[in-house]
Amino acid sequence: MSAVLEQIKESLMKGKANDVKTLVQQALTENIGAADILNKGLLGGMGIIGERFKKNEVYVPEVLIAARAMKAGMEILKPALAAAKVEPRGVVVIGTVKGDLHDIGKNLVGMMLEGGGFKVVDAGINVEPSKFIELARANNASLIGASALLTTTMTNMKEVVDAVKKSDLAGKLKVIIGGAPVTQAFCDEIGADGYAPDAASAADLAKKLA
Ligand code: B1M
Repeated sequence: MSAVLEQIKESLMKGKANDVKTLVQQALTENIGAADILNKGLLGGMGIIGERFKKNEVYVPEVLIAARAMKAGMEILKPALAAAKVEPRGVVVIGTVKGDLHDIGKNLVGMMLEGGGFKVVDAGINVEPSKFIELARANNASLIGASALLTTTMTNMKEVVDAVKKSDLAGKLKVIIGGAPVTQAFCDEIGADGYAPDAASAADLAKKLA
């Protein structure tokens, strides 16, 4: 792999946003393809951070600064990606379910999904099932990612799953769920398409399902 792509990966993992910007610009000047800069440089670094996060080798702050560096690099790379017609892996609508205002974990999931090459539409907090579906339809999404942090609101995830199943998007739109009280057993019980215990696993799951 070219030296500059290796440097992008390393700088992203260290969260050095300004260096990432400069290096992405340098890679473009060296005529390295936008898809390679994205996949081997930026996503390469974010993928490693995700794996380390899953193993508890790095924690939330490191993921946040790596995601910030990823965003900085993307700002420079976006026009080149558009020109090269590099499409995102898919669109995911994420949100915290009705009645629930916790958004730190949901935001982290959004960052890891972006780091995994997805376009993320953030529905915010306290999201009604109909809002998830409306945004999924408007953005041609293939996945909904629902987060809940309360035992009293995780039950609202079933409403999201049921609303998708009753809609015209049934079969095309999948629902993945997560959050501290959520388990695989709960996912099976409500018939969601997948459960992930943490943000990096959510991005892996989305790649499998999208
Ligand atoms: Co709240 N709160 N809170 N709170 N709060 C908890 C969740 C609680 C466990 C604290 C406690 O009692 N020990 C408890 C829930 C108990 C329960 O139901 N079992 C609780 C409570 C009770 C409440 C209130 C009811 C308190 C009150 O008012 N009496 C109230 C509810 C408000 C509401 O939502 N309607 C409330 C309010 C708040 C604050 C507003 C003060 C604040 C939220 C700020 C914000 O989010 N902007 C807050 C906070 C910060 C917490 C704790 C301390 C931290 C949550 C957090 O951000 N963790 C929390 C206690 C704790 O967890 N130690 C607590 C860090 C975050 C990175 O982790 O969100 O778990 P987490 O996300 C992880 C994974 O779960 C997973 O990936 C993330 C990272 O890897 N994940 C997904 C998350 N979403 C996913 C989606 C996926 C896949 C994976 O796929 C789509």
